Amino acid sequence: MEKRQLSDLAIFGGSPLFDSPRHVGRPNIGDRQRFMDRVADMFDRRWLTNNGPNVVEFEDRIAAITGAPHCIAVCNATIGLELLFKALALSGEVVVPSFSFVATAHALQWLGLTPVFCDVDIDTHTLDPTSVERSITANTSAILGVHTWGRSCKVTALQEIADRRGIRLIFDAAHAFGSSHEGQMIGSFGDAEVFSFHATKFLNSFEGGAITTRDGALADRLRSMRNFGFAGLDLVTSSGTNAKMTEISAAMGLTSLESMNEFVATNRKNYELYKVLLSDIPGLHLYELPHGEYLNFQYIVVRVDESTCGINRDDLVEILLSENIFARRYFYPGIHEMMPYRSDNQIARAKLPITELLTSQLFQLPTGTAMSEEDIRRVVGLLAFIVGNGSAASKLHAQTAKLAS
Ligand code: T4K
Repeated sequence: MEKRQLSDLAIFGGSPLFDSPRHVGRPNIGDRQRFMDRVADMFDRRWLTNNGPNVVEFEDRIAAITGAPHCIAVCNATIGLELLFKALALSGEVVVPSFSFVATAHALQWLGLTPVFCDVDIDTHTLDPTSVERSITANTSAILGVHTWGRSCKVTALQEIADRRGIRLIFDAAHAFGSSHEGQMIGSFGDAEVFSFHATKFLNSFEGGAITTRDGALADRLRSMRNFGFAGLDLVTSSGTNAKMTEISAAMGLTSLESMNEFVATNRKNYELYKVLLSDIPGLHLYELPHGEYLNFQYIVVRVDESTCGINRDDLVEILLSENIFARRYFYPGIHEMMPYRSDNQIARAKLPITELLTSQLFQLPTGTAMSEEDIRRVVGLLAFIVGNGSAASKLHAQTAKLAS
């Protein structure tokens, strides 16, 4: 239903704009027949997991795309991060942004490491090297950067700090497959990088991830530790876990790779359309991506300036939800506000002003192959209507919420 007055909004009793949800993170599905053929071959071979031919081919393809000499596919990025911390024998503290998905810190905490949260840069939303420098202590064993929204960290500055302080530099590249830093594909920076191929990523293997590195000895350790520490048929040479990617996941990954250019082109087209349409709405600012880099455009990130819009991010997102637009608040709250990390809350907050700002103002809109141009025009049309009536919508929302409670 198109909106003419505030009472037309679903939250105030009108019908939702969409009759089915429009999600952030709706999976892109490639050529179904190619996937089915791969599954049939897999059944014929009766080889379902443990370094099967699909996994080996998937690893080769990722290594070729990223330019990293070694790729180790894993069951998901969270386990991939844990495996990497173990293989690097990290200890004590690891400097990490609070502005990330909780998995980044959980992977550290799960292994008994202490995440030390530092702030991000206002423009890139990635680690601020000055804050990193301040967070390093005698107990720090590594810096863990996150290439947020598929945009690279300030890799050179971080590498310089890591080298000077004699610590490791690794990257959570969960968002960044297919992106580059100064023209070089993400995947071979630092000691190693970890990608995610979760269903919600623009390129998916249902669940899945991959660790890429230039370090051959590290790659050998990771391969063995991924498979319980086996180094031969009956030979276990280290501790290990089960982090293996299955053949059916790799079949999906391979099929997705065949459509990767198409997915990126669709994301880019959607981003450009959102950019043009949102530029007419005062107070809503689309996250600016850098020029001259490869990017996957998989997140549409918008910042709400309440003083201009007259409505805050949370009320806006609630109104969108009721219209069947499942906008997300990545990342909210900051990890330093979540359990089990929030004990030193006051101290953490004071250290993280940009994180505090971003976690209260950002939201993400649906994109990917499941969104049509018409869908995007309707989403932005609705945003223009809400912001155009921002303070009135906000007041009415507060009254309605009060009545309901
Ligand atoms: N580091 C960073 C920086 C990350 O962002 C992530 C994951 C990781 C590490 C860890 O990677 P993995 O271990 O997952 O490989 C989602 C994803 O689950 C998570 O992978 C992702 N980042 C994070 C940013 O977003 P949720 O809790 O919002 O996911 P979920 O399952 O609720 O899905 C989000 C939306 O997507 C839903 O509202 C509906 C839609 N959806 C989801 C699935 C699974 C579909 O339409 N179809 C589907 O099959 O965390």
